[in-house]
Amino acid sequence: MARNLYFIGTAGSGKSTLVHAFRLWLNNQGHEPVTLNLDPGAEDLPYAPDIDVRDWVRTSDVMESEGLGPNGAQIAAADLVAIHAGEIAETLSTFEGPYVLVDTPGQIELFTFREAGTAVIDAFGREDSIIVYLNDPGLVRGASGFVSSILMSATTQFRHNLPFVNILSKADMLSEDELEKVVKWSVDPYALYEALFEDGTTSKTLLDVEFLKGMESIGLYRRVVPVSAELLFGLDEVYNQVQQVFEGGEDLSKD
Ligand SMILES: Nc1nc2c(ncn2[C@@H]2O[C@H](COP(=O)(O)OP(=O)(O)O)[C@@H](O)[C@H]2O)c(=O)[nH]1
Ligand SMILES: [Mg+2]
Repeated sequence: MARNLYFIGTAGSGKSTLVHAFRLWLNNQGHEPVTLNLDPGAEDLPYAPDIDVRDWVRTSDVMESEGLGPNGAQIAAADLVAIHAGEIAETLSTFEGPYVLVDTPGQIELFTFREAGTAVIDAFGREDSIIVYLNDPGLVRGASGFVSSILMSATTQFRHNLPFVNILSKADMLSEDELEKVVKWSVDPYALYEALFEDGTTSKTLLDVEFLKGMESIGLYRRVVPVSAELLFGLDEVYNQVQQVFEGGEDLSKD
């Protein structure tokens, strides 16, 4: 049975580019993954998907036929994807491949908070599925932004209830020092506490700390894997972490 990897992250976090890079990386390892575009609003994709949701639903068509603006059309299109989830799953079942790389819609809420995400994950089967969560470097380079990003990954994981791997996308955009700092925050909560308090203590700092403690205690605080789809580093580590989750039969609650 194929393993489904859902690439999820905020708009512009690098999902589509990473699906492309990871596909090529897997090709080099002798694997033939299936690529699936789930973004009905995608304009140009960096790769040619094997399965494309736009064969069923296209945001620009919905704008025209329903007379909606871009935001309304995105939501209507996402809800249409939910309706077609069964057909997309049927098409997927005609493909063979050890991995299915699922490129989710640009706007994270369309996949995480509307029906489409759950409908698709259920239709594809929850077994052998994993979330690859992309943290955006622009957000995580500051301590408080880092906490927000980890909270978002936790929310995504709670919503879909699948095991997940947390990555730092577009890692080449951070300086070496910044990269080292962010990775350290992800393995050493005390370093993060320190950074949070560096800019003075406000009620928000205290809230950040409480959030962190909660995430630590439920096991959602874990190392982020720096990846660059541009300079092509970190892909092997993403693969290793994904393998570990599948082969270790990861318990969701543990690190
Ligand atoms: N520097 C750098 N830019 C990247 C990387 N991955 C993606 N990008 C750029 O980030 C922007 C958004 O990427 P995209 O894959 O479309 O994001 P998505 O909305 O999450 O699918 C594009 O301009 C990409 O060229 C990366 O690893 N490094
Ligand atoms: Mg995209």
